[in-house]
Order: sequence, then C-alpha cells, then structure tokens
Amino acid sequence: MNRNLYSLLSERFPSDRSQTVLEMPDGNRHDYAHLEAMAGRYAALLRKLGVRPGERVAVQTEKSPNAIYFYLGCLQAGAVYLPLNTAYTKSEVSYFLEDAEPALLLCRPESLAPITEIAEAAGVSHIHSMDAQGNGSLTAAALELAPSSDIEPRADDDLAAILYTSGTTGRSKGAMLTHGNLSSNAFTLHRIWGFREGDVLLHALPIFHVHGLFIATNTTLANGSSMIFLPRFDVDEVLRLLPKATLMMGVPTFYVRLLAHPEFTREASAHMRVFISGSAPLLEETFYAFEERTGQRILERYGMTEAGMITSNPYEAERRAGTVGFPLPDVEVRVADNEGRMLGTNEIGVLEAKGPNIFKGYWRMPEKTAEEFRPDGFFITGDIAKIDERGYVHIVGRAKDLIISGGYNVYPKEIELVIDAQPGVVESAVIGLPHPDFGEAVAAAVVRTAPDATDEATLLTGIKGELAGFKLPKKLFFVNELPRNTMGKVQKAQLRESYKNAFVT
Ligand code: MCA
Ligand code: AMP
Repeated sequence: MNRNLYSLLSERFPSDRSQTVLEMPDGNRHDYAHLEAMAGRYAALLRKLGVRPGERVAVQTEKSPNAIYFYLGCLQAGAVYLPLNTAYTKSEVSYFLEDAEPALLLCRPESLAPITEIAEAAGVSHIHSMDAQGNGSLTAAALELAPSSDIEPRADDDLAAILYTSGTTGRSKGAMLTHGNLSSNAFTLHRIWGFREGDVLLHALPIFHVHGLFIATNTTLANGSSMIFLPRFDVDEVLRLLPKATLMMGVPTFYVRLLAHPEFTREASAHMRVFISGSAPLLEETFYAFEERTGQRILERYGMTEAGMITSNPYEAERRAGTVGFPLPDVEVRVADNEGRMLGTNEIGVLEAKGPNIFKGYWRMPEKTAEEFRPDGFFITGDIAKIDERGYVHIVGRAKDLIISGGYNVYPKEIELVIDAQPGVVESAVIGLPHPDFGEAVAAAVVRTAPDATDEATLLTGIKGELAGFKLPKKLFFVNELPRNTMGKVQKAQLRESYKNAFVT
C-alpha cells in the first residue's frame, strides 16, 4: 500500500469533488477538484524539472491557496518540502539553502534578485517565484502541464518534510519528518478532536510551521472538509468570518486578542464546536477569562516541530487549565531526571516521548540526533513537566534556553551571537520577559565597551538585517556587567527577575 501522506489524505477527499476545500475572505471558493488538479500540475512540473523523490524543495512565500497546492504537489511527487518563515532575512535563508541543498527554491518575487545569488552559490538548480496571490513563474509553468494523477510510492519511513528549528548552540537544525510522522498525527488528531462532516476550520496561522501547515491543514484534508483561509491573523477579520466556522486553531496570542475585542461575545462564539490552542503556554487567566466570556473551554494541546502533537486535552472529558492533557493514543510519555531515570506522579523532570509522531532525526547531524534520544527510543523534549494523579501532563518550564514569542521560537544564543558581533559591544544576554500580547517578549542585557560606544538605535539597526523581525529585542538594557555565578555562568534567572515588569505593570 502506498503510504504517501497525499495518497492517504486523498482517499478521504469527498467523493463529490465539487465540495469546497478553501474559502477565501472575499467569499471566493476552491473545490477539491481544483486542489487535485493544481497539486497534480505542480507534481508534473517537479517531475519535468527532474526533481527526484527525496530531493528538497525550499519554499519562502506568502500564504495562498496555490502555496498549499504546491505543498501537496511536493508530497505527491515524493519531494521533501522545506518551508521557511517569510520573516527570515537573506542571511538566515542562506544558511538553510547551504545546509539542505534543495533542488528547487520557491521565493517571493521581490526576493528573487537578492536570493538568486545565494541560491546559485548553494547549488540550487531551479529558482521560481510565487506572489501573495499564488501567481508567478512556478504556477505559470505548472498551468502548461496536464495534472498528473500518479502519487509517488512512499513508505512510512520516507521523508516528507524538513522544518528548521533553532538550537541552543545558535545553529539551526533541520528536523526530518516522515510521511508516517505526519499521517499518524493527522489521523489521530482527526479522530480525537471529533472532526465531522460539515466542519469549517478558521485558518489564520502561518503555513510555514507545524501548527498551520500540518496540524490545521492535514486534519482538515483528512476530514475532506473546508477551511476559511485568512492570509494572517487579523482580529476584525476573524470576528467577521467566525459565524461561518465551526472550529479554530491558534496560538495563545490569538485568544488574548479576541478577548480584548468587545465584539467577541458568548453569542459570537456559541456555534463554535471547539477552539484549540498550542505552540506556547496558555495562561490560566486566559483559559478562565475565555470560559467566562464564551462558556467554552479552550482545548489546549502540546507539541513541537520534532514531534508534531504529543499530548492533548480531551475533546469530550474535562479540559483542565494549566495542563496540556493526555498523551495522544499512539504516543507514550514519561517524566525523567537528567540521567533518564523515571520519576513518579507529580514529580518534576524532563518530558520524554515515543511514538509514530517522533521525527527521524536532524538533517545531517547524527551526533546531535543521538544526544536527544534515550537508548530505548524516547525523545528528550527539553520541556520540564509533571504528570498529575489523573494523568494530565503539565508543562512547567523549559530545560532548553528558549523564548516563545507569539508562538514563534527564539533561541537566545542566536541573537546573542549577532549582538556580540556589533561594534561597541562586549557581550550580551538575551532573555524572555512576560508580555501581555506575545506571552513572552525578547529583551537583551548588553555590556558596552564604553558608555558612548553604541546606543539602542545603532545596535538595532545593526542587527536588523541579520535577524527576522520577531527575533529582534523589543527592549535593550545597558548594564555594566552581566550577573554570573561562581562558575562564571550568566544568571539569566536574575536578569528575568530584575526586568520582569518591563512590559507588564
Ligand atoms: C510579529 N512580530 C512579532 C511577532 N509576530 N514580534 C514578536 N513575536 C511575534 N510572534 C513583530 C513583527 O516583526 C513586526 O515588527 C510587528 O510585530 C508587527 O508584525 P505583524 O506581522 O503585523 O504582527 P502580527 O500580525 O500582530 O503577528 C502576531 C501573530 C503572529 C499573529 C501572533 O506572530 C503569528 O501568527 N504567530 C503564530 C506563530 C505560529 O504559527 N507558531 C507555530 C509554531 P516591526 O513592526 O518592528 O517590523 S510552533 C509549532 O508549530 C509547534 C509544533 C506547536 O506546538 O504548534
Ligand atoms: P517548536 O520548536 O516551534 O515546535 O516549539 C515547540 C515548543 O513549544 C515546545 O517544546 C514547548 O516548549 C512549546 N509548546 C508548544 N505547545 C505548548 C503548550 N501547549 N504549552 C506549553 N508549551 C508549549
């Protein structure tokens, strides 16, 4: 049997292919027949260009229906899809291209000139563009071809995608996700979240991360139903379109912004089947404020790029604030100490997980991969957790030095390396501080060579070209020295305590 994710999803498409798959904010609809034809054309084009199964296809484009169809076309042709955040700068993209060596790069028309140079240097054979409407050289070439209906035979273990996640060393790692990883998550979540005929998912997430690309999109396709497809999260647009939806997935910032809007009422949300949250901790106060306003409990789940979804609060039974629920039915989790010894109920340690959702390893980093797995196959998530007497998992912190801002991960080391390289800087420490909208915001404590060596504006200008906007510190604190312990290690907890009220009152 062909285990290609696209083959498994297409078996679930409605037999009447004239049913809607995407509804645009202006009411324009695309049906499943169109999806299949476009995916088939993109697959035919990849084959015609000589992109072989297993070769990487890197994509940095705006969100559009054609971007989704191209993702499906890559699956269909057996290519390995490599999505990149649209906020990444040229220097960030350059690293991914050199590391992943894609056969094809799809970028925005405005990036074509600057990126062609680095793509050619990285040996990329085919460079195409796609604009925010999904048009450009790639679509034009695909439209000249007849749709292919051949779906490349793939096994569960074959790669479907590579998603880069930054590392504690500052160097990004490509998490290799297989067809089996993605399909296990898609079908399990489809089942446990009670997907049904007539569901309409309100999609306002970006499509370059697991959440918006795999969790929201694949579950919808596995259901053969439709999504309202917003280019980005805009609270007024979400409220305007909410009456047409039955479920929504978002990061906590989405729910914080909805609650801040007076038109988000019990009546406005009464028809909704479920609101799902993840990618960052949902504050208990948000959970309770949401329940008070709407009478509904947000369903919080937990996952990561390397694992897709790991745990979820139940759809039918009690959803508990401050918890991420139970392991998915086909996933095992445990809490262990640093040596890998199992801990008991309510004991705090590092969460480990094993199951068909866990990635195959980091692209061309076997040593790094080996470090993150126990000998019995459990993946060490780096999240600090406990499991209570009822089996609910609580994420209580992170062992990894990671900031999550509005659902985007920021690794301090990467920012520190860029700040430290600026003129007039001795060293820096990057921390996450509580922020009312983003949950956490990036801030940096900086030691200068002399008080007049540099200032905030100069420093920010210097680092802007190298780092995506969401990674830039929202505040800089100039200090005479960084607090260190007797071992010389920077005391980030002390810095976080000193500046904890910088964004909140
Ligand atoms: C944008 N900016 C941000 C963020 N987003 N700064 C900090 N944190 C952010 N998340 C900055 C921009 O650089 C810009 O700065 C300014 O804010 C306005 O940009 P804009 O795009 O207008 O912002 P926004 O539309 O308000 O975006 C906020 C957002 C968005 C809606 C929360 O960040 C978002 O959609 N986040 C979702 C991320 C996500 O999908 N995560 C899933 C990955 P300036 O004005 O200075 O230029 S995690 C995952 O997949 C795992 C597996 C999981 O568990 O789900
Ligand atoms: P990413 O690498 O972008 O996939 O981010 C994964 C990380 O996001 C996890 O390791 C957690 O630290 C965090 N995360 C995701 N969902 C939740 C959640 N519901 N609660 C707390 N942290 C979460």
